[in-house]
Parts: sequence; structure tokens; C-alpha cells
Amino acid sequence: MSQTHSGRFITFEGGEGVGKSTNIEFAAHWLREQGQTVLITREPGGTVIAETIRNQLLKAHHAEVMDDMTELLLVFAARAQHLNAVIRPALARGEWVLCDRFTDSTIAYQGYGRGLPLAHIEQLKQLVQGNLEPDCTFLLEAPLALGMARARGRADAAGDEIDRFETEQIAFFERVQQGFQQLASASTRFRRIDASQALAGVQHDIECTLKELLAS
Ligand code: T5A
Repeated sequence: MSQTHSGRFITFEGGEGVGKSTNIEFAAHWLREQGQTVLITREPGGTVIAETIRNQLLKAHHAEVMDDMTELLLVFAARAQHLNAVIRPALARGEWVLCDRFTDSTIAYQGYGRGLPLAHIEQLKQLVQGNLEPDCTFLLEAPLALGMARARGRADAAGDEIDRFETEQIAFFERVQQGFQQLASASTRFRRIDASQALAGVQHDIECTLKELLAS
């Protein structure tokens, strides 16, 4: 691992409703049972300022259309705050930081989904996070229809409104999914998890990787 921190930085990625939030809770519980100190956080968000930015990013109805570049810069503005106020300090304390989405989501959604140049995203990434990369990224993969049905079911049960990204057409989510696939095939930090299986199977696969990480 190339980082100078003593903690572990683990991210959970994937499309809508694939089970990131559910499985991050599982991973945190499992790691705490092994005696580890764990911080769960999310992007966009994770601090008061970054959560304010999240609200603007996810709000389905604005008085004007949000420009794609504005969206990209807001994502990285939230990330700068989150990294410096929460993630880096926790890693320096030696904690396990489990983050629900990170820069891979930016590449998948703003790069592949919106079509913004990947080179611009790379420049912002370098500016905001320098050489900090997750030690491991769980990519939860499920057919789009299944993930969306699960997300909708959970949102309906909670009485949540549809967010700005969820109003996109299926072609957008197909591009996002291709983006995640490209990223995962280009780096060994990814662990691809079949999220279409029953939850017990998903969590078994995650636990196997956590055991490896704990031992390494
Ligand atoms: N975004 C984010 C960008 O565009 N760029 C960026 O850089 C970043 C960081 C917010 C949005 O922001 C965008 C992407 C997103 O559109 P979000 O809040 O993480 O991101 O929103 P979602 O991806 O929509 O997250 P969800 O909360 O909807 O989905 P999860 O967390 O993946 O799924 P989860 O755990 O809530 O599970 C959904 C339901 O399925 C069930 C769960 O119990 C739950 O009810 N479930 C299963 N059921 C059966 N079998 C299984 N294996 C199951 N796994 C989960």
C-alpha cells in the first residue's frame, strides 16, 4: 500500500441500490467484532459542509438546471472538505475508514455518465486527493433493473423522494455501469462482488476479503 497513513481506507462502489449502505454496516460490524476501530462515512457528504453540498447535488428540483461542470466541481468541493476534516485524520489515527462511494463514482457518473472528460476529472482528483487511493474497493454488481427495484423499494418504505440522479434515463445508468466495469478491470484494488445473490452470499464474499485485509 502506497499511503503514509496507518489506517485502512476501504470504499464501497456500484450503481443505485446494489447494497452499499447495507454491506458497509455489515463490514463495520464484522471489523469491530475483530477489535478494530471503524469509521463509516459517505460521499458526497460526511461533514456538515459536505452534507450541505450533497443536498444541492441530490435535490431533484432546482429553479435552474445544474450544469455538469458545476456538478463535478461540487462533488470535488465536498470531497476536499471530507478528506481533510474526516478521512485523513481518521486514517492518521490508525482507524478503518469505510466510505460509501468515493472518486470511482465521480469517474463513473460524471465521466462515463455525463460524458465529462476523464482527463479533467483526473486533474481534480490529483488536486484534491494527491496520492491517496483506497486500499481496497468493493464493487457491488447487479443488473440495473434489480438495483433500481431494490432502491425504489427501500425509498418507498422510508417515504423518501426520488433524487436528481434517479431521474436519469436508463442509458445514463448503463454508461455508469460500464464506467465501473472499466475501472475494476484496470486496477487490482477492486474486489468485484456479485450483489444479485442473496445477502448472506454477498456478506460471505465481503468477509473473505476483510479477512485477507486484516491479515495483510
Ligand atoms: N454521485 C456520488 C455522483 O454522481 N458522483 C460522485 O462522485 C458521488 C460520490 C448519491 C448519488 O450521488 C451520485 C451517485 C448517486 O446517484 P447514494 O446516496 O450512495 O449516492 O445513493 P444510491 O447509490 O442511490 O444508494 P442507495 O442508498 O440507493 O443504494 P445502496 O446503498 O447501494 O443500497 P442499500 O444498501 O440501501 O440497499 C437497497 C435495498 O436493497 C436491499 C436492502 O435491504 C435495501 O432495502 N438489499 C438486498 N435485498 C436482497 N438481496 C441483497 N443481496 C440485497 N442487498 C441490499
